[in-house]
Amino acid sequence: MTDRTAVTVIGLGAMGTALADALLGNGHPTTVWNRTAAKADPLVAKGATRADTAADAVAASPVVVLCVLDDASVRAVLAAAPGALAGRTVVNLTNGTPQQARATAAWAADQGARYLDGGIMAVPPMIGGPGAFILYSGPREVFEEHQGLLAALGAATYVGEDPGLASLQDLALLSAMYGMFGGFEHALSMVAAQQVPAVEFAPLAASWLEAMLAGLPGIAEGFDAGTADNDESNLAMQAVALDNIIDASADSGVDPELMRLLRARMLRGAAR
Ligand code: FVH
Repeated sequence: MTDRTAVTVIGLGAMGTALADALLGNGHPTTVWNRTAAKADPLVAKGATRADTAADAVAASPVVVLCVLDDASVRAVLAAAPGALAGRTVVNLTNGTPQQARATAAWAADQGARYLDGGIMAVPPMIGGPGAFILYSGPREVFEEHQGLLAALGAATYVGEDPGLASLQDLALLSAMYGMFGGFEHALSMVAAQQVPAVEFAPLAASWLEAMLAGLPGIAEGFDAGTADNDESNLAMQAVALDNIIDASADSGVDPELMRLLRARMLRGAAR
């Protein structure tokens, strides 16, 4: 049976707009609210219902999806809807910490609401498409009840009852991404400083990083076993390569700050 549960989306920035769009596209009667009201106009033109206040938005649907800037914004929105939350399911897709997720889950329970926390692993154009996945944590039965609706946004991936688990793994995945992007930007600065165009270098970086991804399961196994070093590419050898990266960067006037940090981590690992 197709799920056509009515849903409210609160927060219509780049991501909230994409979420509401996907829900509308999947036939869910969708109510929208945003602090800056004009951001709702394009969705209303596509068939969404505009709520005049956050309280009206919460009251409009059994499922309320929140996607605002941060935890303080979540609290500000929910505090403006006193009494409206009882009996509803709140799905909070706002980026936050595990502690914030646990505190909001406890607060929602006090209001008589059911709560799922989520971590969106996609950028807005990916929402509703094959590459998007969203991590969820909270009561399994709540997740299973709304899995059909949540699937409209991206692959719905349940990671456990503890409401903090989705944001924990979201933040860990973002850490891996920021490390990669930071390294890539450093690499671009290095080649650009020696007149190699970034667009020429980027395909090489993509091939190299793709090949290195195959090593992630092995690194994780070593991590669990407490044996991070390996004979194929030992850490002391890699620390010397990092010395060269630092020297070459400095020679080109590129700040080697990030590489110094990585070298220090590498040396600590080798010493262990
Ligand atoms: N966009 C992305 O690539 C990432 C992908 C992964 C998930 N993140 C998280 O999604 C949350 C929202 O991100 P966003 O991209 O929609 O962000 P903005 O376009 O900057 O929109 C921010 C919305 O938050 C509203 N807002 C801010 N402060 C308050 C407040 N005190 N009370 C009520 N609403 C507030 C803001 O409203 P307005 O400025 O338009 O009035 C926007 O609707 C975020 O957690 C990402 O980490 C996105």
